[in-house]
Amino acid sequence: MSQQGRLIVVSNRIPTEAAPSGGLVVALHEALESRGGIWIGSSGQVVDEPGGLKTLADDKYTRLAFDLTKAEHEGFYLGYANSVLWPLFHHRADLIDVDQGDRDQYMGVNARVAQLIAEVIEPNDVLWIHDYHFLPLAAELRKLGLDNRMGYFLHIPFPNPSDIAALPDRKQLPHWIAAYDLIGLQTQRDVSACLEWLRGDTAAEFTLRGRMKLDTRHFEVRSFPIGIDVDAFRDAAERADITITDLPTNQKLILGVDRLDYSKGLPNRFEAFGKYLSMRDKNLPHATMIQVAPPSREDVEAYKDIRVQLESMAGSVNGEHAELDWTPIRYLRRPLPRDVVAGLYRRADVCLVTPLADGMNLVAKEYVAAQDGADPGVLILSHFAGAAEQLDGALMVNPYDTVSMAEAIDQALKMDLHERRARWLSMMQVIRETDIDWWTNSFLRSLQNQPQMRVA
Ligand code: GDG
Repeated sequence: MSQQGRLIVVSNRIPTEAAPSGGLVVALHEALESRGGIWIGSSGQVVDEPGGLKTLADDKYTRLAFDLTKAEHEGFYLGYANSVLWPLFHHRADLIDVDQGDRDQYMGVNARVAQLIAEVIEPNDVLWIHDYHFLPLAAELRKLGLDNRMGYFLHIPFPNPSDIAALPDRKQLPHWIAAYDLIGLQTQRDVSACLEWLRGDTAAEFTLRGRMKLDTRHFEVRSFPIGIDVDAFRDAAERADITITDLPTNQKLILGVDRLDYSKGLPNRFEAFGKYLSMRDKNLPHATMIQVAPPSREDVEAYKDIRVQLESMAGSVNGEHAELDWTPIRYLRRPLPRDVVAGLYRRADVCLVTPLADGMNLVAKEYVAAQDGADPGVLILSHFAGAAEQLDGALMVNPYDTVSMAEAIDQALKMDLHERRARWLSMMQVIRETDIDWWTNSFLRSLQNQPQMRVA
C-alpha cells in the first residue's frame, strides 16, 4: 500500500471488459491503474440471493462486483434511484413515484454495499463515490466507524431547494451529504443551489474558506465540470469519415445524440425542427435531422411514455414535410458504435443539445472535439445543460421556446465560416483546459487536501 493509500471508486455499474471504452470509465480506469486500488460496482446481473463481492479483474488494480437481487433491482435501481431521485433532481417532481418499499431497498443496498466496502478498505484508502445511487453510502460507512477520506461526485443537477421538500428523505439528506469530506457538483449553478439549500433549510453553517459544518462534520461543496478526452475523440472522428450514401454532400445535416430520456428535451426539439421546416427558405438545400436515441430504463413508466410520444411526433413531422425523395427526421432508436457516432458528429453541420435539465452533457463537448477546425459546425445548446456554463461559443437556446429554437436552427445553417470558427475556437479552448484528466486530477487532489477527520 502506498503512503497515500489506494483509491477506491464506487459507481453503480462497473465495466466488465478488460480495456473499457467511454470517457468517464476510461478516466477512472486510468486513475486506478496509476494509483492502484479497487473499483466496486454492480455487475448488472440480477440474482435470487444477495452474495458478496466477486473479482472481475485483478491486475494493476482490482475490480469487484456485487449482484443485485430482483427486489433490489426493482426497489433500489428502477424505484428509488430512477423513479424518485432522477426525476426530482431533474426538476420533475411531478414524475416522482414514492414507495416506502423502494426506499427501504435503496437504504438496504447502500447499507449492504457499505458492509462490502468495509471488508476490503484499509485505513489510508481514499474513497470516491459516484452519483445518485449512493447518496447515503458515506453515512452508512461512518456508522461502521470508518474515517477514511470520502469524496462524492454527483453527475446530475443538484435539485431545486424547493423540490427537496418532496423527497421522503429531506431530513436525512443533509446528514448524507455531510458524511462526505468533499462533494463535487458539475456547475457553479449546482453549487449555489446546494449552498442555498444547506444555509436556508438545514442546520449547516459556513466555516472558514467556504467549508460547511453540520453536527461534528466539516465538508466542502465545489464544482468540477466533467470533461472528455479531446484528442481521442478528435482522432476517432477523423478516422471514421463516414459517408451516408443517400445524403448528398450539399445537404445539411442536423444531429442529435441522446439517451432516450425525458430530461433531454426531445419532443421540444422535434417540434422546433418542424417549425423550422415550415419557415425555411425553400431555395436552400434540404436539412435532414438524424436523431440517435438509444432506449434506457425501459422498465420505468415515464420512459415508455416518452418513447411513444417521440415516435408519434417524428411520424407527424415527416408526414407533413417529407417529399418523395426526402425524409426530414431519421430517428434511430438504437445505439450506434462509438466511432460511427464520432463520424456523424464530424459530418453534422449543426448539433442540437437541448435538454430541459442536464448535469453537464458530454455530447456537446464531443461534438466540438470532433469538428474539422477549418470548417467547423455549430453547436445549439440549451441554457439548462451544465455545459452552457462553459461553452459560451454555442448558440444558446431556451428549449421551451420552440419558435426561437427554430430560428436558431436557421441562424446556425446560415452562419458564415468566420463566425463558426471564432465560436468553435473559444469552445475548443475550454474543453481542452477542463478535459477528463483535469477533472479526475483536480477532484482527487482536492479530496486529498481535505483535512482528515477522526470519527468521534
Ligand atoms: C450523465 C449526466 C453528464 C449516446 N448515444 C450513443 C452513445 N452515447 C454516448 C454519448 C455520450 C454519452 O453516451 C451520454 O453522455 P451525456 O453526458 O450526454 O448524458 P448521460 O448519459 O445522461 O450522463 C450528464 C454525464 O453523466 C457525465 O457526468 O454529462 O449530464 O446525465 O458520451 O456519446 N454512444 C454510443 N452509441 C450511441 O448510440 N457508442
